[in-house]
Amino acid sequence: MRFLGLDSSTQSLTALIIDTDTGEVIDRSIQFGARLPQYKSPNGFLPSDDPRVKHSDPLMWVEALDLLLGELREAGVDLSTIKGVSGAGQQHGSVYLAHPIDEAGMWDASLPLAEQVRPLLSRKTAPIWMDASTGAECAEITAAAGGADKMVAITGSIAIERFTGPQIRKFWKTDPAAYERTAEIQLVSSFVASLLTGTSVPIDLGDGAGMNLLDLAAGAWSPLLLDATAPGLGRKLKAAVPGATYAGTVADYFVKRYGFAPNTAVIAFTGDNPSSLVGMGASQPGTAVVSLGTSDTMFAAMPAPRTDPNGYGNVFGNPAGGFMALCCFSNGSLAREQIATRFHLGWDDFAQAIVERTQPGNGGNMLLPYFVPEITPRLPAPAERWFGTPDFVAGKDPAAAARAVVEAQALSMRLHSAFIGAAPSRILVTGGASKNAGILRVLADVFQAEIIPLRVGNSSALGGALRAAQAVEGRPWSDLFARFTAPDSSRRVAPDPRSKVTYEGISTQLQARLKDLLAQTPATR
Ligand code: ADP
Ligand code: XUL
Repeated sequence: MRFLGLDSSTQSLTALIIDTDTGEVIDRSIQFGARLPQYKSPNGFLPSDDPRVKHSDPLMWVEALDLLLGELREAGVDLSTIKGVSGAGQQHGSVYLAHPIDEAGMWDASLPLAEQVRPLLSRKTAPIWMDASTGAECAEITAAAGGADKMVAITGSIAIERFTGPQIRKFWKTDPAAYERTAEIQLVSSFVASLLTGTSVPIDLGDGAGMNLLDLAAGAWSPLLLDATAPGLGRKLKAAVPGATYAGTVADYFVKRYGFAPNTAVIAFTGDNPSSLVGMGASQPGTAVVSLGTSDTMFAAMPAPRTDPNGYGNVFGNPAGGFMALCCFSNGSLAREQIATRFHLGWDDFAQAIVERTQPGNGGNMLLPYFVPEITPRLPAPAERWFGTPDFVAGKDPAAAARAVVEAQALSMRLHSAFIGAAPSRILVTGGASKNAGILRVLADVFQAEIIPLRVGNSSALGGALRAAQAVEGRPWSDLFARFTAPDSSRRVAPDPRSKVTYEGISTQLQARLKDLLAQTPATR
């Protein structure tokens, strides 16, 4: 049987189709910046004068869905053979609707969907995970909830700028009339699922855990936090549901326009990271995953929620049951791109600079690469600091700059993910930058772990297809993982034991420099 997984991520929408009988995989993506330039979002979000504010136009995601399904059909993919659909969205981003979606029979299949969804929105833009502008709201929610420890005990995370609750509170404070007009608030994941079914689909527990609103132990919205966040919020959220929940069938619009079968099942969508956990075959505790997308994340399944004493890490729901821990770094691919662009390096040159032209430790050169506000560690404003040789500091050493950005990222990842558990000896990697041999080399040496790339490029979309297959066909996870998540052994990277001592020393140095940087950074709350 064939299943479709969708991933509505920061910079692109991906469709991935699996055939559970033949093992065949087809995938296709739409890059928002290149393909939908009318939304003026080259990296998936709108320009803003305040670097802390990051919003996207939700209609861009709707239009991308039309474009992608149209391309699949034109490429000869018979969508009537798809038995089930599930998927994922970038986490935390929120969409505000004046009416719940109940248009299944009303959307006109001869017209673009975006035009028909436009009147449903009560807020033109959607704050996304990169937004860091809600420091005041985090402090207010924390105080009303009874303190940071209480927040962690209920939700698995302290109140965090990018999480949906603080974003909702800011909307209520800045535009109370529009908040009042909002009948329903969706995450990106549940919004895309709602488009597909033409009905409002509930938020799943995995992604719902990234809102600062979910009581993890109860698996339900916390009345205390709903009240602490904004008035009447409980009425604007449907009850959260487990990951494998059947959400309905594909709306008439998609049946008529793209040839889906009318009874195609839609399974609740989840966050891109929880979905990746499944798509990497890592939903059992014991395997760490690094995802190198727009953000870099490091995550792992956990038998019971374990929280970060420093308050940077988060706990989300594991779609296969239980929980997962995650650390998110906003200066991921965008920071690497910043260096690549500034020094005129293509990705091949970037990899070569690391593997062939520089050594572990980078000759003492170090960069703190915070080109956008950082989530881990929390930096409310961009900051870049260059330490080392005069050429490096003057921006005249492209090879050292390439290694410096990646070494700092990998060392910070190791430092800040330590709370998740024992140091991993194997790390699975995914995301756009996992193609880069230079980045994999540094990760292997810094973590002193074997780095194993996944064969399929988009583990979030694959996770969606696998979750649909598991829910509809009832196949055991182990069968699905054996067939679809086998790693790409030819690209494994083994650590060089000689670099261990070097990185121990540099790690201490980085820690000290981060401490200085944080001390210079004005507190936001
Ligand atoms: P997201 O899912 O967040 O939209 P992706 O996982 O698709 O992101 O990754 C996109 C990023 O991957 C791009 O921003 C780009 O910087 C990076 N990327 C793509 N190819 C390479 C490469 N060969 N080396 C390093 N980075 C790459
Ligand atoms: C995770 C996070 C990002 C987004 C976008 O907490 O904010 O990883 O999910 O990928």
